[in-house]
Amino acid sequence: MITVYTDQHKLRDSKTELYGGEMVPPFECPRRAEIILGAVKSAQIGEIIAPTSHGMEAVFAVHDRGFVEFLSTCEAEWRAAGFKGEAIATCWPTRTMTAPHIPTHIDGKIGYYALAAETTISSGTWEAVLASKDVALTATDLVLDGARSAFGLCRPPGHHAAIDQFGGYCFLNNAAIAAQHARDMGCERVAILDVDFHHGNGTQNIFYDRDDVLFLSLHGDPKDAFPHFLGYVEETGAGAGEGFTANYPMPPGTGYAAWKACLSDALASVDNYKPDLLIVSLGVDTYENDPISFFKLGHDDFIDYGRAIGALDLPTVYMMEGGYAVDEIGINVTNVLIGHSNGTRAG
Ligand code: 7XA
Ligand code: ZN
Repeated sequence: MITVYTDQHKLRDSKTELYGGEMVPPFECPRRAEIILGAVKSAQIGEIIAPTSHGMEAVFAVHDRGFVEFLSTCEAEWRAAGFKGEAIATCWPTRTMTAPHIPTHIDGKIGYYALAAETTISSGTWEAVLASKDVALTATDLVLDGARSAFGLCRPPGHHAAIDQFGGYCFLNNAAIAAQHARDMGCERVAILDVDFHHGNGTQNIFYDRDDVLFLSLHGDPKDAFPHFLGYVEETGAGAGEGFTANYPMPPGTGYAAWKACLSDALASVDNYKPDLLIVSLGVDTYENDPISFFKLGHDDFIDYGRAIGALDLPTVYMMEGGYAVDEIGINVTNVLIGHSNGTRAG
């Protein structure tokens, strides 16, 4: 399986995350991708190639233009306002403040476009974000051009990024951009399977009323886990999209047997949908020692579920999302990719 990777991810190197009332070094850090890259090399997963530069067409097809413009200028506007730290939202259009205006001042504008406060925007973030979506699009092109599978080592991740909101360490939605690109390149149906510990609220938001992209997410119950306000079982799509979103929230302490039962159900739906392309939002924060999550998957479980996904025998692109047990992120990711190859008929 070919991996798409670029050093450009290192430009996303913020120094602060708001966590438990403190400013801490971010869990989502450059070392994550370095460890994954090292594991891909030592496990000999396959060739590693650089992304090619894609335009903004697929980005604008799923994201709001004002939002994209905001992301590209936020850091400069923050500095121009005289702020010394990294750009961070502290004020939102909440239930009781719904005036239909996007503030001009960056302090208000960032609140309008943020869905949470943990994620700062630092110098270099936008450049890394653009490179990450190019990684996703290049990996997708490989499969559209005939490869059976590819791995986009995206960083920063994307699945929390909604039509016009960033947060949860995500800015542009790599999986959604790739799915839209695949549709525009002639795929009739695309399925997105999100196995990250956190609900893929952004991906759900983008495709909620569509029947040409099936979205399934396995995640920590939002009553107990970020993003808290989406990802409940009754969310099944709207309008033409009714029945094309499926959520599998699971409680604290969920182990592999229960998780795999949900996966099997989701895979049956994917199989039934007969997509031309499967995109897997691959987060390994389901791992038992992940510092910010509460599932109990072990190393071998990642091989097992990779095999189950591979057994669908669909053209498949894996997009890197979360996972914060950094020393073990490499083995968990490569175990999924190895399992996938073992599961396919070709092996
Ligand atoms: O998949 N998403 C993540 O891994 C990031 C979740 C951010 C949680 C922040 C909670 N304080
Ligand atoms: Zn996650």
